[in-house]
Amino acid sequence: MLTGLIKKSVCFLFGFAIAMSARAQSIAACSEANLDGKWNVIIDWYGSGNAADIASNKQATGKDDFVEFSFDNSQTLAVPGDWNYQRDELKYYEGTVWYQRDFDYLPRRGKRAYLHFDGVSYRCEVYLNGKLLGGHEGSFTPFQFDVSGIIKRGKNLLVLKANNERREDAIPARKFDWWNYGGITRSVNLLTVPDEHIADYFIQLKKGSLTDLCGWVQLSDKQYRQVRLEIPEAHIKKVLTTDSAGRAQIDLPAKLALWSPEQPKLYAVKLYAGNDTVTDLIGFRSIEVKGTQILLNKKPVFLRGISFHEEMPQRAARAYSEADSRTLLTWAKELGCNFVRLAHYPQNPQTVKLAEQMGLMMWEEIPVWQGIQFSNPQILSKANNMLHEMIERDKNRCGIIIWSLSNETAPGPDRNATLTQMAKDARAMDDTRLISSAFDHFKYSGNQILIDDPLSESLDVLAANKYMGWYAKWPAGPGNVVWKSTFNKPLIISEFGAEALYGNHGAKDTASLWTEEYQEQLYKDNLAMFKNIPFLQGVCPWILADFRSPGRMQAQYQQGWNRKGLLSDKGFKKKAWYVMHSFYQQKQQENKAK
Ligand code: GCB
Repeated sequence: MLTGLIKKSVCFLFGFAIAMSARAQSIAACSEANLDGKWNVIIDWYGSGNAADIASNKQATGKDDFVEFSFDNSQTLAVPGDWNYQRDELKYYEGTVWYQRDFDYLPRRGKRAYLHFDGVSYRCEVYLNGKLLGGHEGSFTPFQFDVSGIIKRGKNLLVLKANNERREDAIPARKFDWWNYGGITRSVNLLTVPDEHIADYFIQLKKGSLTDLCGWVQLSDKQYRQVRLEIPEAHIKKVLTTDSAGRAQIDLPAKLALWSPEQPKLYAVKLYAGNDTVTDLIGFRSIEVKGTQILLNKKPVFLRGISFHEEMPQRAARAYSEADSRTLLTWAKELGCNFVRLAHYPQNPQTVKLAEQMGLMMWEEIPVWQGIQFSNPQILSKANNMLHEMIERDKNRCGIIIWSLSNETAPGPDRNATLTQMAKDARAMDDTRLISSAFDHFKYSGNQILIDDPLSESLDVLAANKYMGWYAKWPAGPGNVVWKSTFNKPLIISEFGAEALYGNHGAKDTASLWTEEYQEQLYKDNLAMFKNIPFLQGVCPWILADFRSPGRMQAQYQQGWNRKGLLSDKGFKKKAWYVMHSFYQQKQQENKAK
């Protein structure tokens, strides 16, 4: 009966961090109704819409009455989907759109109902039958509302106010290098569960073990009860007992085929408690760091990675369907990857599930991207909320091996304190995975590049975004650059690359010409440098495909696109693709030989 793990979130109202409801139990629930499809919309160009009227879809009541908005006969937008792609006039729109739809509901005794949103960009308020349910801030993580007391028999009126204005105190902040897609970009579902239900669960291999399961099952009601855990294919059947907080701990031996990129084995895991049943597909693997090595299932692994945005370049739109996820992930596999960096935010849940099924390890991060107001006390709670929502959503996805806290944030007391605290919080929620953060501040000395970011102490894996030959000049010939680290930890080059316009050929030594040859040479040079980094355990070029970014203003070559893709905006392979592809083939052979 399961559709996945759902978590009720701390919700924010427009910019100020008011928890509309305490962090509640998550629910593993059935979708009663999928609310995707055409929604009516009002585009609120000047932000002048009156919430009370719009949320109740107010109608004129007498001959001398009128209302100056209407969802009846209004325009429509498809959900899921960004508004920028669907209407020419909304291509660059940053403001408010009111969404509306009706749905029918038949109440049943002993059932609770939740409205669940996979992602709304960037902030929203949600109203059911004219009543404010709450708000949420952050485009890329799910949230939901318990609507059991508000939902009616028969027709229900659902209104959502979405706003995607960029602000200094948002995450990401006012400037970022991707398109500011707005709207209900991911699915919406009405979920139902028994009154007393399985609220949440976490089942993975214990840190460092190949044979011991760890985790817990949380019930909605806080009393001593029994929960049955079954993994039929592994002959596991275990009755667990919850404590006075409604939680049962899992700690048991198991003989399991381990998940790996070569054999991405997933097991049907079943939980039964009272009238509730949950089934999930879960894989089991161990991921650890030993000195400067990364160990997958106790064996050293080199991460052959690629980054991508949640965007379909050919459509110039947010990726939103399973077919979109499959296209992006199939490209990654074709390149020879065993690892993807989901840049720069938690991507669609179906991307994560599919990547796991396809044997791709994942780096998942929250959009703490440059320019964040770390001195603002609300930032820690907003970022932490996103971190919690990400980990809550994906903690059972074994394909995820790294939680990343941030990308390119400048060291300083506020930033260090915030991210150090977040690293602690992430570990407290999930100690089975590795923690990282992508750096771009390094010290140079002669031909040396030194990693000394103080945050490194709190991380398991160091990650460097280093654009040698593009934003950074070579301090020496590529083969003579020496990387030093003051930490005995593995390093991933989490970004490197250069821009090139597909089909634009010419000099390989002039960056300003945007040639494929320049990009190709830069890749060769960077690979030459990588050979001399003894603690390097993975690379992740920036980026799989060209992506839209209004800040890219070079009229001839960029035209609003970041051209660092190994693939063009139409999905055609640039020359650098082949350099990376053969590097990954060679790495794969080396890994096999070990
Ligand atoms: C970076 C950022 C990434 C940008 C990229 C670029 O360092 O992490 O978001 O898109 O550089 O192309 O400049």
